[in-house]
Amino acid sequence: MFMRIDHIGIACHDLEAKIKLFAETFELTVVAREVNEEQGVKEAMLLVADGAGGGSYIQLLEPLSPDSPVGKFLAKRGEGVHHVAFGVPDVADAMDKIGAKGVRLLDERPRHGTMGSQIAFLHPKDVGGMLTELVQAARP
Ligand code: MC0
Repeated sequence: MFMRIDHIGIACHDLEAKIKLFAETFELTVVAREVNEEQGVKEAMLLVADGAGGGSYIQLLEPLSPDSPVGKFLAKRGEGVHHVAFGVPDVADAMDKIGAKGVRLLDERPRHGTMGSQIAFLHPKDVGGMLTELVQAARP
């Protein structure tokens, strides 16, 4: 079902400062920036590896407000890994299959994700304590 790790989402207070840190320390390049009002984040994607099935990225996330998912996470846990996202060929199909196994889906339908992707989240408590995202990339 999973084709690759699409991205690792990292929650931070200051997006520009963290972009600078990751770009300089790891020689990574920002390939996309976006404000996603629905998800309550300002984010940047830094390319780690490019492959035929899609890229792998570090996603840096700054909350748009304290009561957003990332804002609440930062208040409770501080900066760090917020979620891991796996590439799937068809996000609606993956939601059906995973939901049928009793895992709570945090989205009733696929939502708009970064770089034109379709995304859905799984409840961390049902998958070993890790907030898990399914990503159907815009480009194959
Ligand atoms: C909360 N919990 C986590 C967690 N957030 N566990 C692991 N990783 C996380 N990121 C744990 C809490 O510690 C708590 O456990 C339990 O889950 C319920 O959390 P809560 O604090 O009571 O509830 P909320 O209101 O903070 O909601 C948590 C939940 C929410 C995961 C349901 O954040 C959510 O729906 N997230 C999905 C959307 C999202 O995260 N969007 C931002 C990224 P205890 O043991 O204390 O009960 S958007 C994005 O990434 C887009 C742009 C993209 O990739 O394209």
